[in-house]
Amino acid sequence: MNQHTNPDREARNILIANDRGGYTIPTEGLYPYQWNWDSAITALGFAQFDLDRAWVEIETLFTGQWDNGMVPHILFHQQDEGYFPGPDVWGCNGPIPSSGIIQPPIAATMTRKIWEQDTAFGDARMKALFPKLRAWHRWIMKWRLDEFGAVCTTHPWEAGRDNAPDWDNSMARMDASDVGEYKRRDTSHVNSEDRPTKFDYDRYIRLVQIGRKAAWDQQKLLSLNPFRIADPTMTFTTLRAARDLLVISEQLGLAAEGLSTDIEKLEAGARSLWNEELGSFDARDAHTGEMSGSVSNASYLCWYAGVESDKMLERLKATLETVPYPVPSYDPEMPKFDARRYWRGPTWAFMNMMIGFGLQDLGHTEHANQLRKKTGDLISGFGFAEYFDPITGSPAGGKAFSWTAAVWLHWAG
Ligand code: 9YW
Repeated sequence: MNQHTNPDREARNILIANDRGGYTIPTEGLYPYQWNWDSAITALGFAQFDLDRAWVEIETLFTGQWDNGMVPHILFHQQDEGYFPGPDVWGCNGPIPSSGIIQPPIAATMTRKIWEQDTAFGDARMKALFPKLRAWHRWIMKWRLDEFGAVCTTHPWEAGRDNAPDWDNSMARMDASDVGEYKRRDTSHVNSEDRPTKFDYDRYIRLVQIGRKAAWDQQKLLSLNPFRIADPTMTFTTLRAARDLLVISEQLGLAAEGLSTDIEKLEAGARSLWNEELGSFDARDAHTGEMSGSVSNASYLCWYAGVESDKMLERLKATLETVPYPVPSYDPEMPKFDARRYWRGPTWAFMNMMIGFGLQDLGHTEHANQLRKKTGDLISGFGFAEYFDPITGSPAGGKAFSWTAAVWLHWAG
C-alpha cells in the first residue's frame, strides 16, 4: 500500500488533467470520450473547487441530447483510435457523434447537489437545464419501463455494470456467432484478467449491430433486442432522479406535470425487484420474467431511491463487518464472485458514494459514515484507481480515474 500524501491536490490534478475543454474523460487511454454517468459524478468533484466548471460538465453532456430527449452513454467529441467501438460502429445521428444507448440517469440528482451548493449562482442554469432533464426522463419512462414499472437496461453498457453476473443467463441465451471480426482496444490499455471476457464482448458488439440495423428505433428494438433486463441500477437511479426533479420544480416554480405519477410507477417498479428467496433487490429478465439471483452493489442503491429495506440494512451491516473494502459489486459468498474482474466483485468508489448518499438521506448516518471512512481509506491507501479488489484493496483497471478523484473531493476525503 502506498500512502498518498496529498490526495486533495492529487484529486484536483486528475480532474484538471482529464479535462478536455468542457468535458472530462474518465481516464487517459482506456476511455478517451465523455461518458454520461462519469460526467455527472465528475461534476461533483469540480464543484468543490470550480463551480462554473461543474455546471459546464453537465451542460456539455446535454449538447449531445437527441431530438427525442435521449442522452447518449458516450459522446465522441473527437475521434480517438484508442477506443472500440467508436462512432462509425454505433452509426448514430445525434447532434454530436454518440453511442445509441443511455447510462443510469444520475445527472438530475448530481445537478441538484451542485445547484444547492449555491442556488444564487446556479438558478438560471438550473432553469435552462430542467426541460432537458425532463425530456430525457420522459424518454426513459416511454421506452425503458417493464410491465411492473421497473426500468430496463437494453445493453450491459447501459446499466453501466458491463459484465455483472446479473446478465449471465440472458447473455448465454444470445447468439453472437455472426458478430464478425473486430479488434478490442481495452485489453491493450489494462490487464485482460481484470476485464470482461471475449464471450461478453462478442455480445456487446452484437447488440450494437442489432441497434444500428434498427436505426436505434426504440419501437422496433422492443421486439428485436434480445437483451432487456429490469435492473436495480436503472430503476433506483431513475426513481431518485424523478424525486429530485420534483423538488427542483417546486423550488423554482417550474411545471412538473406527470412527475408524481412517474414516481408512483417507479416506486412500484422498485418494489417489484425484491427477490424474497434471495433476500435482496435483484435484476429480472423482461423477456422471460426470470430473476437473476444476484446481490450486487446496485442492490444497495435502494436508499438512494428513497426505498427503505430492513433486510438490505442487515446485509449492509454484515458486509461492512466482513468485507475489508466494501461494497463489493458482487456478493463474495456467491460462487461467481471474482475479486478483480470488473463488475463481478470489485469495489467501485462512486457506487459507494451513491449508496452513502441514500443511507444519509434516510437517516442511517452511522452506516453512511462507516462507508465513507472505508472508501476514504481505500482511496488514500491505494490511489485513484477505476476500481479495487474488495478483499486486499489493490487497485485495478484504469489509473488517475476522474470519478474516483471526484468521490474523494466531494465525499470520501
Ligand atoms: C464502456 C467509463 C465507463 C463507465 C462504466 C464502466 C465502463 C465500459 O467504463 O464501461 O466501454 O463503456 O462499466 O460504468 O461509465 O468509466
